[in-house]
Amino acid sequence: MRVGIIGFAGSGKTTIFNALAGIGGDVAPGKAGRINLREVQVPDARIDKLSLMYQPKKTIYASIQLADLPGQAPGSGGGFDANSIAKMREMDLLVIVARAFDNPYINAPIDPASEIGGMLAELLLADYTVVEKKVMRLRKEAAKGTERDLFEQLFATLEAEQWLSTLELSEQSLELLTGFRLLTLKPVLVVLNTPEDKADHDSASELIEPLSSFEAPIFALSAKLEAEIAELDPEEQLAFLAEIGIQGTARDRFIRAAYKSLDLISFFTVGEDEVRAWTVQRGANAQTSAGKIHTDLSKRFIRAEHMTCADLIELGSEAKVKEAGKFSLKGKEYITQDGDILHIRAS
Ligand SMILES: Nc1nc2c(ncn2[C@@H]2O[C@H](COP(=O)(O)OP(=O)(O)O)[C@@H](O)[C@H]2O)c(=O)[nH]1
Ligand SMILES: [Mg+2]
Repeated sequence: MRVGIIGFAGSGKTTIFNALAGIGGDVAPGKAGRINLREVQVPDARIDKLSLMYQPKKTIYASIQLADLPGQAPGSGGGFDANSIAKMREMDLLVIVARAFDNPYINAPIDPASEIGGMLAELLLADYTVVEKKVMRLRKEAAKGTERDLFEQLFATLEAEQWLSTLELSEQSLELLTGFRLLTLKPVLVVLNTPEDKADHDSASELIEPLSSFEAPIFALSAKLEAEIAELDPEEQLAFLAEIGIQGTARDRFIRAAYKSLDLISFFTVGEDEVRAWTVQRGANAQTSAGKIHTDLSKRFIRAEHMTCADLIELGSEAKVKEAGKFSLKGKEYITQDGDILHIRAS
C-alpha cells in the first residue's frame, strides 16, 4: 500500500514524512523535487500481545509505504510537472498536507482552504487531461460501445468538476480503467498542519470547521511537534503526550485513518517462528487472503484453521480456544475479518 504525501512547498510534507517514519529531526526548507520513500510499520496492540504470548523469533507488523512527493510553490499556479503526476498515479492513497501554521519562509498568507482546493483542482485537471485525450480519440474513430460510453461519462463528470469517485462505477468499468490510474478515483485524506498549541482534533476544531465542505476526511496534527516526539524514546513519548494532554501519537492515529480510508483489514499468522500481520482489502475471502502469504497457498488452498485474536488473547492459548469451541475450519469463500488468526492448509 503506497501513501503519497502531496501539498504546497513549505506545508510540512517532509516534516510529516519524517515524523511518521520515526526519523524526527528538523528539515531544511526548499528541498523540492526530491522523493523520499520509507516503509512504515502499522502499530498494532494485538501483534504486541501475540508476540508476548508466542515469543517468536520474528514479529512482523503490517506496513505501508510512505512517499514524500515533490511539492508545488505556494501561489505559483504553475501546476505539477508530468513526473510528479506520474508518481501520484502510483499511489493507493493521496494525503494532502495543508498549512495552518505560520511558516517564516513563506510569504503567502495562511489559507489551508485554498491549499486544499488548489490541490484537489490539480488532481482533477490531471485526470481531465487524460480523459479528454481519450474521448477525443474515441469520438474521432466514431467508436461505439462500453468504452466510449464510459469515457463520455467520465468526461462529463470531470467537466462538471466532480470527482470520478462520486460515480458508482461497475467492477467491469473499474477494470477497464486500471491502466489509467486516475487520481480522482483514489481515496484522499487531508492533513491540516496546525500550530503546536492546536495539535489535536479538539483544539483544532475552529481551524477544521471552515474546511468541512471538502469531501475528504480532515486530520489535524502539528508536524513539528510530532517530529520532536518521534525523536524521543518510547517511554519518554508517553510521558510527553500525557503532559500535553494528547491521546497517543498522531502517527498512530494517522496510520489508522489511512487504513480506514483504504478499507484495509489485518489478519494474523502465529507460531514460534513468526507472529505476523497481513493486510487485505475488506471483503477478501480466505483464499485471496492465503495468496497474500504465498501464491501457492492460494492455488492449493484446502481450508483455513480459524480463531479470532480477541478469543486467543482472552483465553490465553490455542488449546483453551479449542476447548471453548471457538476454533473452526473455514472454506475458500469465508470472508476474512479484521483480527482473524488463520492457519492455511494447502495440498
Ligand atoms: N512551527 C512549525 N513549523 C513547521 C511545521 N511543519 C513544518 N514546519 C517547518 O516548515 C518548514 C517547511 O517544512 P517542510 O516539511 O520542509 O515542508 P515541505 O516543503 O512541504 O516538505 C521547515 O522549516 C519546518 O521545520 C509545524 O507544524 N509547525
Ligand atoms: Mg519537502
